[in-house]
Amino acid sequence: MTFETPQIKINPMNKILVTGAAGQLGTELTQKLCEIHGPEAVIASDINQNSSEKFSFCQFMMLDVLDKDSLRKVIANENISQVYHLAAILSATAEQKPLLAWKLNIDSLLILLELAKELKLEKVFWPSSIAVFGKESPKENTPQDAVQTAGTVYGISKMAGERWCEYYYSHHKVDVRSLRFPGLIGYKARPGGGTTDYAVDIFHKALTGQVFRSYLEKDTRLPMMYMPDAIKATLDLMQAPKENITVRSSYNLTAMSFTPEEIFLELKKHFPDFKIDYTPDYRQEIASNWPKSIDDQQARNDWNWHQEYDLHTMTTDIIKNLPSWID
Ligand code: AKB
Repeated sequence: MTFETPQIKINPMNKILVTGAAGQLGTELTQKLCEIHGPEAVIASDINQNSSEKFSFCQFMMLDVLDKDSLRKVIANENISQVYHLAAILSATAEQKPLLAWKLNIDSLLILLELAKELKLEKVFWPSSIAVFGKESPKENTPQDAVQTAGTVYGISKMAGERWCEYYYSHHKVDVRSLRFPGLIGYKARPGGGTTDYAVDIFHKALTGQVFRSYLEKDTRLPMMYMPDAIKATLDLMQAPKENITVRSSYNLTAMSFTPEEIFLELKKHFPDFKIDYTPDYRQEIASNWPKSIDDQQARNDWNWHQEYDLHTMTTDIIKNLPSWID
């Protein structure tokens, strides 16, 4: 399946910086940004030097997003006009390392928003998450403005981050744009530390003939999205005219919702011997307090968001492509 990628190129004098580029979203987003704007216009950065191997197609630099002076130098010296700030610790890992997660997720955002104000960045993208919602939030078709009672460190950091984004937009005119991502499923990079990551691992187990041990109960329904749709949503939002962006905290976004049992049964159509067992752990409680489905009408109205993939088409596409990525 294909989607139309917006083609407005960045000014040739400027560059785009991606932080946390070696992560699940960053790996694919950086590739797409290079296709659109040209490899010379994109700098991939990550804290891990080993990640440089992934980015032979564009400039890579090691960058600690908590080091404000280094970040300022890169933005100024490289004429960066747009930053996709993806460096973060996800929900499951954040519960193990709460203070580090808070520091990385919030301090780095504040550093970047301050630099965006000081150096007059044209645009900033920052991902939020369905994790902003909690026990007291409605579970079905969770509305854009539903009460947010995040019960995880990650969710609290995303809630606070959303408030900061709105604050820097309204007080300092920083053009920061954000999406509340559901679980993201891709095959080009393994995710790390998320609660929804089971939906990536299950493909690896099915394709390598192993039993899948699910850490969530069979009927735990969560909102999800295939990576090409997440990339499309990010680029569509960033290319949308400023006046169309009516939400400056973060947009609700979704593509599908399913349970571990439903994705297992979808995979079983392709791998009849595939087996699953259920051994829920601490991630069950995180997932139980998240929405089951999301109302993303605002994104659809404001910048014409629509997804391409559902569970069936995503599964077929991953099964076709994943074997060539398994090492
Ligand atoms: C996680 O599971 O932590 C992330 C998310 C839903 O933001 N994938």
